[in-house]
Amino acid sequence: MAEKVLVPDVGEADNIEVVEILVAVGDVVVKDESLVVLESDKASMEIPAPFGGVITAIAINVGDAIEEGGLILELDVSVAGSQEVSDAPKEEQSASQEEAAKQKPDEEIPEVELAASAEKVSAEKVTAAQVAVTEAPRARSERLEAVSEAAKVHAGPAVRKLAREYGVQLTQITGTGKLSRILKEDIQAYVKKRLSADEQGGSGIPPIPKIDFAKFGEIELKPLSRIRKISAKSLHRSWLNIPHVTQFDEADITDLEIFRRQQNAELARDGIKVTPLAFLVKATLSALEKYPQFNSSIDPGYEHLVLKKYYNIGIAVETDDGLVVPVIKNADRMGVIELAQAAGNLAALARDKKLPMDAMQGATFTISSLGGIGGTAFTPIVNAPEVAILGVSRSKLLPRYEGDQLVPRTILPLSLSYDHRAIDGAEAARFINYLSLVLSDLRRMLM
Ligand code: CAO
Repeated sequence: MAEKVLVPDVGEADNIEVVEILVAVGDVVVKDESLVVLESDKASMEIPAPFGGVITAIAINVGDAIEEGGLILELDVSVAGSQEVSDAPKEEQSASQEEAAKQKPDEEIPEVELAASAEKVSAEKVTAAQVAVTEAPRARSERLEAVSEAAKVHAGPAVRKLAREYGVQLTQITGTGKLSRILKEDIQAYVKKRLSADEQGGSGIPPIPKIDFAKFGEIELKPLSRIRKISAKSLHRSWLNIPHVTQFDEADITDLEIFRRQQNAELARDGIKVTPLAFLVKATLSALEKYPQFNSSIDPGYEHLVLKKYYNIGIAVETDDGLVVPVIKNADRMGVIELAQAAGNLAALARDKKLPMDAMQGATFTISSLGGIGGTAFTPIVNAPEVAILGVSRSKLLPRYEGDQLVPRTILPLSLSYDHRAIDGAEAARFINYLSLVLSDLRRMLM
């Protein structure tokens, strides 16, 4: 026998909207169990089941506007036991429902066994189990699971509204109210806990334990500089947010080095010195023009890549206070000598702590060169919101085959880290391969 459940008298509320449907067709509900949550201009309210039964049809969808007297759903109240359940105390009903639902959903439970266990819980009151024995085991277990989930969450309309506003899943919260009812305070405590977890370790990552190192030997506390604290935060942020991949390659810079030394010999008269870095910037600019996705940022909403039509190259500079990254603005408009001078000036200003704030903003791609120090390769961290960074290690004279002959060549190791969300591995391989070709033969930049 089907009974209609209608929107009851909701006072003077206007613009009533369906914000949550708490049941599904086929669910067994007991009298007073919440069916839907409606929200008006003034309040939100849960509509309880006027009687127990099995839901046979739902007439509304989330987001629907609805009026007093409108049809919400239909209930079959002829199912054996449903009326009896409605008379049982609410606590007893949830307990028996939960107990019935504790059967593992995917277990093939023999019909007789299920009936027997249902009987054990409360022979005349366990509607869920009684309905279930007439169904196929799979459908039965799904239904029991759904009944169990619904029975677990007890919360009033105001609490549900608050949870929706914070985007909190009620099933994630343990209620501290009577019968584990979720209270407003439970939601506030949950949100606070999540926020502080993010601040401490980020994304729920467990923090490194604090240890009293003095227990093991003499120690000295060296305060961290402001720069180190700032760069630590941004490195950590990049490391946590960006799925990093590093692609390694090498460039034969034998000819470039011969040319650079010749040039330096001439430029020395004017007090100018060009290191490999200026050529690296120039070659990188050529690769960025050819592969524009490396000169981009990801839109935070993950809708598009922001391709930048300007080329500002950040240069990682080591200073006594830590790492800073001044930016050569509009580097594409400069020649190699101008780039060398710009990098030199910015590095000097950084080391003298005289960099203006805007000199460290607006980079579209960064180069980190450890070539003056050593090493064969490293994995630089992308300077977000950029999507790639080039690491440069120290060049070496190494034997390389030219035909059948081993010949000494100057080989420069390159390490390109990139944000895999923005750049595919194949693109990174092409970018660094092209960069390597350009560095091996600068004439390619003219092509
Ligand atoms: N291979 C071989 N020699 C190299 C080289 C390379 N890849 N790069 C530079 N050199 C040489 C230079 O030619 C110079 O040689 P001479 O003294 O004989 O002229 C010497 O090494 C020192 O160069 P430099 O380091 O002073 O100058 P640069 O233009 O190469 O670098 C700068 C400038 C600012 C990048 C550098 O001083 C610096 O601070 N590097 C550290 C960056 C850093 O800490 N990165 C790590 C960040 S974590 O990702």
